Amino acid sequence: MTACQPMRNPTPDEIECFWRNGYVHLPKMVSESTISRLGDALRSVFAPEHQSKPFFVSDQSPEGPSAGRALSHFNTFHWDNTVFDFITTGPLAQTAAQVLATTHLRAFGDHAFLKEGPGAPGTPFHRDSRYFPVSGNQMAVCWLATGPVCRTQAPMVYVKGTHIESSEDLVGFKADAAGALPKDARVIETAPGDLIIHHPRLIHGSLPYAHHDLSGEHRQALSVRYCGDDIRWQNPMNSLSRLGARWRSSKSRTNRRRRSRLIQGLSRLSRGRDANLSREPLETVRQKAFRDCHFLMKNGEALDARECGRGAFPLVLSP
Ligand SMILES: O=C(O)CCC(=O)C(=O)O
Repeated sequence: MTACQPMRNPTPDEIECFWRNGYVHLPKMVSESTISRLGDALRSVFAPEHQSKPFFVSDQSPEGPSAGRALSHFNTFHWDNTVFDFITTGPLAQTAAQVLATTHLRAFGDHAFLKEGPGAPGTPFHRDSRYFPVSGNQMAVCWLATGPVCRTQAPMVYVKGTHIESSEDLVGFKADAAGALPKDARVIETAPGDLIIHHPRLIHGSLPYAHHDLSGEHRQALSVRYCGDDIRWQNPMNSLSRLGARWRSSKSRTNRRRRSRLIQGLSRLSRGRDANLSREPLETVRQKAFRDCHFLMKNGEALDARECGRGAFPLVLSP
């Protein structure tokens, strides 16, 4: 995918709306040809041969396997070059940087979603920030679908203002296509080319896919995460990061070597749990850099403080 610009700039009102409500719907941002190439890329990402990759998830409808599935793939830009190009040279970065008012912008990751309806479950309400090992405010989650998304095609739902609240009451809520939604929840229907940007602390999810047409259309979308100037590494302590902290502070060379071998072994082990290593033996440079961040980066560091951070979170825009 070659470098391309968005179709327009976000207006000051739209930017203000992002910070006030925690999300903004930006109609007509991405060209038809770019959307069509992204559609092809996502069809390839969800092809059966890629379903053994790490972080692939398939959720069945409660009514059984024939009643639709919700599939998702986390960080496909680690291994799919078309998605990588879309994120790093495509039209979203400029819009995200304008909304965040940041001078530097780094790609943080992506999450691809496929609702194979009818009957495919919606995405339960959650805050993305709970899963991101970073802190700060200048982060944008850009969501776009490759086809039209009306009320019955698993549209996104955002709960206005929850990016500045701490209550977790709505986290885990599963919206049902016909049922009532919580107060302040807004369903956003989109046309191809529309973009929605939300703040990582905003509570959001999607409705189930309940569309009964015979065209075989599914709802396919990509969520792209960008980080601005004030974002810092902030990983809750786990056994790997504790070991990494000891490795960094160790003075003895033997201890450092021993711990380094242990860390490599542990991370191979943890990777083996997510991925079928016999079918998926190779790790890409970006996957390795992302894994290294989890034991080399110190909390409070900027994302470019170490080589692994620069590899895992590529710089997309700078002055
Ligand atoms: O597409 C969906 O159903 C969920 C998307 C989402 O949760 C996100 O973009 O963070």
